[in-house]
Amino acid sequence: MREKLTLWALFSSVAVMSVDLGSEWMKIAIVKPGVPMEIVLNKESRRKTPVAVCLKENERLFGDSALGVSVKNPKVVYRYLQNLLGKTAENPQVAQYQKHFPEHQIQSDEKRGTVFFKNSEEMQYSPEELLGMVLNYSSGLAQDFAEQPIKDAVITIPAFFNQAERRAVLQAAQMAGLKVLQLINDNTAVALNYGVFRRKDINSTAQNVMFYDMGSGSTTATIVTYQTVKTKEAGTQPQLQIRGVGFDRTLGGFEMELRLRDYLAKIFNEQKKSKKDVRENMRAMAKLLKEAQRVKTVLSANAEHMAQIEGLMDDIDFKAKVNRAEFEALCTDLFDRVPGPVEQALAASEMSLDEIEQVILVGGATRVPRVQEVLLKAVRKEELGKNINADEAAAMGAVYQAAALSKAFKVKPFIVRDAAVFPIQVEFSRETEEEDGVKGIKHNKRILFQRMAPYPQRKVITFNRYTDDFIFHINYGDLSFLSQDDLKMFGSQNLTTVKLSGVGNSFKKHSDAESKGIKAHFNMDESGVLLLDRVSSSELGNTISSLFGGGSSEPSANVTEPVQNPHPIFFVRLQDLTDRDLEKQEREKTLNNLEAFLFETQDKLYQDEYLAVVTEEEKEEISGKLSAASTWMDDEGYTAGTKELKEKLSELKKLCKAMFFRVEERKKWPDRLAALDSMLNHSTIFLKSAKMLPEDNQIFTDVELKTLERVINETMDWKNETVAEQEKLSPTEKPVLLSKDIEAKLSLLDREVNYLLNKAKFAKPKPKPKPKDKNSTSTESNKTSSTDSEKVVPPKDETEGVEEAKPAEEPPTEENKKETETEQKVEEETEGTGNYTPVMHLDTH
Ligand SMILES: *[C@@H]1O[C@H](CO)[C@@H](O)[C@H](O)[C@H]1NC(C)=O
Ligand SMILES: *[C@@H]1O[C@H](CO)[C@@H](O)[C@H](O)[C@H]1NC(C)=O
Ligand SMILES: *[C@@H]1O[C@H](CO)[C@@H](O)[C@H](O)[C@H]1NC(C)=O
Ligand SMILES: *[C@@H]1O[C@H](CO)[C@@H](O)[C@H](O)[C@H]1NC(C)=O
Ligand SMILES: *[C@@H]1O[C@H](CO)[C@@H](O)[C@H](O)[C@H]1NC(C)=O
Ligand SMILES: *[C@@H]1O[C@H](CO)[C@@H](O)[C@H](O)[C@H]1NC(C)=O
Ligand SMILES: *[C@@H]1O[C@H](CO)[C@@H](O)[C@H](O)[C@H]1NC(C)=O
Ligand SMILES: *[C@@H]1O[C@H](CO)[C@@H](O)[C@H](O)[C@H]1NC(C)=O
Ligand SMILES: CC(=O)N[C@H]1CO[C@H](CO)[C@@H](O)[C@@H]1O
Repeated sequence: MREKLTLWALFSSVAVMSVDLGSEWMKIAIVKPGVPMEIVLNKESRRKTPVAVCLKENERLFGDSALGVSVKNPKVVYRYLQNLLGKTAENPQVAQYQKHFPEHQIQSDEKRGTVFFKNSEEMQYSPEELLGMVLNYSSGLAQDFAEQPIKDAVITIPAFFNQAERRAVLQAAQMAGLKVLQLINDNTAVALNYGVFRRKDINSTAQNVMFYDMGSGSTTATIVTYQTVKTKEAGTQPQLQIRGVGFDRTLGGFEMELRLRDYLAKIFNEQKKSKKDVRENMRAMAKLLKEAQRVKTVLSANAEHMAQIEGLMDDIDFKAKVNRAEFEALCTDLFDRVPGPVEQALAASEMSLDEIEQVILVGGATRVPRVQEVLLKAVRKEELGKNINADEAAAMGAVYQAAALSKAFKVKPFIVRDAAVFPIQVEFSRETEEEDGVKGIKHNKRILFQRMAPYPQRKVITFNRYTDDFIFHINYGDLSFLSQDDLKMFGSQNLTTVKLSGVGNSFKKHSDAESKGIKAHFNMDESGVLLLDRVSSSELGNTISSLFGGGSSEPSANVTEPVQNPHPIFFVRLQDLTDRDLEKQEREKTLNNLEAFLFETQDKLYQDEYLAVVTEEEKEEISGKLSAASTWMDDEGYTAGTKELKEKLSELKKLCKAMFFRVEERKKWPDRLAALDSMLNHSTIFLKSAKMLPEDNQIFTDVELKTLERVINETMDWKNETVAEQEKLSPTEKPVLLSKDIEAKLSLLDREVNYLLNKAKFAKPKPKPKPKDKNSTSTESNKTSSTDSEKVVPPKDETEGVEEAKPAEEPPTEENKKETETEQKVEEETEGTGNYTPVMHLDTH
């Protein structure tokens, strides 16, 4: 049953999305059958959307609309949430946020170990909730753009996000109802996008590239190695491996804008047009920040610019000329920090600058000329690479990954080996006995994941010689590569403590079992989230427990635990399963089951949903037999053997079976019928779009399309007829509308659609028209659109007819690079140039 619904869910979310979640902006991309990977335009037709949410008493605004309010009423607009995710109140980033945004009241949530915004007694929101709202908004934008439901997403996060921060994003996504296929580090997404476009240039010789990404809130330098590798499954494939990461959590364009805002405020005060200090007026400061952002952008291309704001405060206008030299003087200490991430990345990768072939700029703040100058000097190259779309590469890389992870698309493999930025270790203590009989305590450490350890990866740690209950701690390892300030922003270095109980009892009974020890199975998943899958003891052949539960895609309640409390203690109990115990347990279980059945069924006979489906006679009969069984239990049930108890139970179950069935079926109808409706809806939409494929790209035959249409029609008829027939029946009669039939219809429809999706996936490319002979196109298409209906089997050679992401137009080459450079100098960032949209359709070729 569950499987069927999963199947349905799988189909219903054919389109997938990515969100490049920055601190100031988010960019969203989608891919859906028949349409290239593309950036989603928001309601204002812009390619990026401010990460902002405005919460008024009974109104919620997002994106540009929320930003609009921030100037008039900054108190109700929440922005730059990234720095607050998974943070305790003591974290210096919280104090810094409070300083930048004095209009917000931030308080500590002791229970969750996080902070929340307090607007009023009624309006209190955690940064995770606010981000959840933003993510929900992003999926709304994606769905509007795709014109179909989308649930599956790959979300980017900064590479330096630790476990608590990663879990916070998963929690936000869960609140937004998104299914996270993966959290991908934003630098990795950029590197993937870069690699996918240069597949041809990647060979067995390793090439090292550094990406320098300065965004609004932070800066990251990443060293990536590209080369082809041999794989068992897919032959020789290109691979990218993250080799070194360096970062500065607070260096970015936003800090520069704040400096400029404060500078403009100072100038205004010095103009003495008002007696009040503008810095105490939050609305005026919000206006100044907005103007500072504009001026900063303009100064990247021009030597000077006039800052001006009408009615800044008390109807007084503000005007002041600012030049680039002044701006640079304000930010000298920030520019000094530009080389830091480069040095860290080199140290982490144990590489020298000579080994780096290219340094490529990413992120809006790298447009500031002084940043480029300082960086160029630090990396000692002739020039900096500007050949990727600094704004959209991460969103496009992430959506490529989303397509690769989704079952509905086939993309050419590109192996991604990401790396853990922070080491993780397990610590435990044990009593030792010295030679002279003196007892001591020995502290042990086992490295679980080293710094830059590739992930996803599973690890098992074996605890030997434990014969009694014990605890172990999961902590971060050596973080001495972080500065004191970084360490404070990092937060707790303790992930969790695991307490194993019941070990002692179990080993007493299996004293020979000690030798192989107790194994803890860890997994760092695709999202870089550490999970303790289970703890097992091999001799006993059983699993003690599953702790953190859930994978990254469906975070369970437990996943969020470590965010909420840095020191949760999990209690785990070893089960004890000897043969004798088994028999005893079995009898107790049967007795319990029988007791429970009697009690529950007697109770059910008073419930409306049961009363509704039984006749008076049936009720009398069941109720009579239940009382008789109760009396038997009281008299002799407690001495009866397992077999006898089982027979009694099965007799009673048989008696009530029909009644239970009627109730169960009625309970299942709403869900199943809704799923069927939705499936019919989606199949109809799919059929419609499949029919609309251009003739020369039509991969489906008439027969196939007709078949799907027929199945849709028949399903709809069946549903109508069966529902109508059921309505005529009395609830006490055996139903004709059966959930298993509905499920069968669901899966039939699902199979039909999946068959077509699969065909599209493996469709052979149609012969390409010769580019110069334009007239040949229509001839070719007429030749190839056959109407045969042979079943398509996946070709043996998977590379044949495989979907490929390729640029609609090649990214800038040496010749046209100049043009790109000038493009980056325009005052307002160009929107919708669109020349970077790669093509990945089901109807390519
Ligand atoms: C998510 O967005 C939709 C509109 O796209 C809205 O109807 C829904 O209430 C939102 N859910 C939450 C939890 O905010
Ligand atoms: C690999 O490609 C690089 C440039 O893309 C080229 O210089 C080098 O010779 C190639 N190596 C091999 C082994 O083909
Ligand atoms: C917390 O982590 C630090 C650093 O790894 C370690 O020294 C300390 O012992 C840990 N505390 C516990 C309770 O494990
Ligand atoms: C079917 O689609 C229509 C329009 O897209 C929508 O209004 C309706 O709610 C959908 N029904 C179901 C059951 O999903
Ligand atoms: C499906 O139903 C529609 C409308 O009822 C009808 O026009 C169409 O011919 C039917 N298709 C098939 C294949 O039965
Ligand atoms: C099924 O019933 C619905 C409403 O009850 C109606 O709109 C629809 O046309 C019917 N479809 C068929 C195929 O009878
Ligand atoms: C292509 O077709 C157009 C109009 O149908 C015709 O004018 C042109 O000469 C043709 N070109 C070639 C290369 O056949
Ligand atoms: C291609 O087929 C269509 C319809 O099948 C026809 O109208 C058109 O003339 C054909 N074109 C050529 C170039 O044969
Ligand atoms: C240790 C812990 O919190 N375990 C919980 C994990 O989640 C499941 C289901 O949500 C709970 O039943 C466990 O108690």
